[in-house]
Amino acid sequence: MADTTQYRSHDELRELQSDRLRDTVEYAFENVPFYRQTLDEAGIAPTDIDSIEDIQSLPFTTKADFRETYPDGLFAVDDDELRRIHASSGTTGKPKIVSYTDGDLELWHEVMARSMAAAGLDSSDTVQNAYGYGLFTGGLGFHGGAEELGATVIPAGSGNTQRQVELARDLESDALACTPSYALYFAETAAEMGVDPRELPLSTVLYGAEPCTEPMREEIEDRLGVRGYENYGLSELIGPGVAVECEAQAGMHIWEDHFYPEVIDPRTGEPVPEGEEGELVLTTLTKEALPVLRYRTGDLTTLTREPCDCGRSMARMDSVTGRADDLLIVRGVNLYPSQIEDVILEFDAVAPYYRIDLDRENNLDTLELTVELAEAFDGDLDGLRDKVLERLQNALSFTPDELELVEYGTIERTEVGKVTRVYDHR
Ligand code: DLL
Repeated sequence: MADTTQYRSHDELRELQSDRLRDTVEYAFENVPFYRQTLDEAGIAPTDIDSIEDIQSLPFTTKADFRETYPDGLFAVDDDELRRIHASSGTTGKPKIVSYTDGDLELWHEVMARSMAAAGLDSSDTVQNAYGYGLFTGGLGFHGGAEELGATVIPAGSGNTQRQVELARDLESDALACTPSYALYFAETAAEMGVDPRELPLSTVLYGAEPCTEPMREEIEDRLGVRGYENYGLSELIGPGVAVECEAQAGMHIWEDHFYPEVIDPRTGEPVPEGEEGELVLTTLTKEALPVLRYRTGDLTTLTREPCDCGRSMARMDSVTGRADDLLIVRGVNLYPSQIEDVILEFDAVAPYYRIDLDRENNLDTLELTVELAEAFDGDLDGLRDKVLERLQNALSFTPDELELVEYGTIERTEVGKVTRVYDHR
């Protein structure tokens, strides 16, 4: 059945969003004491909200608000209506507990099915789902979406990679759903098993849950002989299914009939002009168990409403450059790990594995960059080091205190969960 929502005109979409925002604000005000209080404090009554433009008058919701209302202070329904709980494990502090009604699960499956269809999948495809099942939203999110699409799903979960390679080969999986770091790990494991990853039946990788630069996508596509489509989402909003790339691979369409996006300057909270980078702020427009108003995701990106080749009218977001709290400030230079990744992966002599170690010596921050050499490398190591350093200096005005080029296979691989690339020892 054709889904026309994604192709609505700008005006039609605005109207739908305005209706849904009015309902959501009223619903949150009536059912969540936290929102009643923050709206009261901001001097806003639900009846003040007329159109989607009025969203800017609403107060933000933050990660701290989830923490302070742990576990269920932001829930809008009684236990009776809850059907599912997930949690996102923060690196520090309490996890954020998120919940779903029947209606929320239906919505989730719908936006995930839509996401997979946008990446070119249909009911004839077999999706091998290598996101972790459990409290993490990746596994069950992709699972529900694949079933809704009518595809065949292999609930492989994370880890067990040799087995996964065999499954992909023997069951002829068309698509692999996993983190970008796992896609590379999968390709490496296949090669070690004597299976050419490019000869596997896979044609699509649905990657997400952690940052991935364009050169990293190219590595994945090249090593596995696939096309890679990026997925973005977060537990607080629903899980995966907030935004996805279409076949044009030109930014991720945000399903903004359900999740309204804004981009703000993280320092001032003011909206930035379209096309400028800032912090993504999202508002749920149809959620029941956990409506969220103007959630500060911490993720940095840019938005565009320029028409896309695919014809979908929904706004697109760029890959996330980093989180506002990932910013590295090294001797006065501000940079994100993704910028370093972008530069080092320009070199064919380098493999897509690196780590950044931060330390402090004599009250000064130091940064050590460790980069793996490509498997086939047998060239001039000092010459390569000089070239990488020069390129980092030119592109980012930055030179690491130490640049270590290590043999292929030295840096620890991530088989389960999200990859860690920055180690802060300060
Ligand atoms: O990671 C949901 C998800 C699962 C998305 C599978 C895509 C695929 P959380 O564990 O709550 O949910 O983590 C959310 O992960 O705020 C971002 O910082 C990061 N993140 C998610 N997708 C991307 C992406 C899932 N495509 C947090 N690029 C978000 C960069 C991403 N970061």
